Amino acid sequence: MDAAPLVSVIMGSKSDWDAMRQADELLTRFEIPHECRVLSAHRTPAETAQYVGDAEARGIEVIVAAAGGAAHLAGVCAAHTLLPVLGVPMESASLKGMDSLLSTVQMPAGIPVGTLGIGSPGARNAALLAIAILANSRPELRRKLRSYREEQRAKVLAEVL
Ligand code: RP5
Repeated sequence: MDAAPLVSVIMGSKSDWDAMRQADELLTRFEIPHECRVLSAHRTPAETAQYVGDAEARGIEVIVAAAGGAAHLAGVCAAHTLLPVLGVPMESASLKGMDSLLSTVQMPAGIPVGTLGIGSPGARNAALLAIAILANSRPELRRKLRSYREEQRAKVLAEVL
């Protein structure tokens, strides 16, 4: 996408991409300029701080941050920006993402992270929540979001068992 990104989707490892590509796909479907990057709270701490610190000046309005295990990425992002940060806990091999969930959601009061569910559903909902935030001031986007809900409704009502 050529326009300046409005949403940044970052993840702690390329191994998170299988889940996070679903956020990427939804943002693309809604024609939201966005960028996806691998940045780690632990493996690239300085670059993560720099990237997040510069995000608002580059026109980013929402940050989606996904990580697994000792999942500190979303919290570290929130510490470095006033932008809304949506955290997506990745499913982990050993604890099925409970570790990621608790380390993402249990932020100290004062530095919020809006935490979604574990794995792919969380990735999709993070994209939809980012879109809803942008849609507050963009009527055309709000219209698209409404018709997406309508599509889901029609699909459920058309189910035949
Ligand atoms: C986290 O550790 C990443 O977000 C990923 O979910 C997890 C495992 O990373 P890899 O060892 O697969 O790179 O930082």
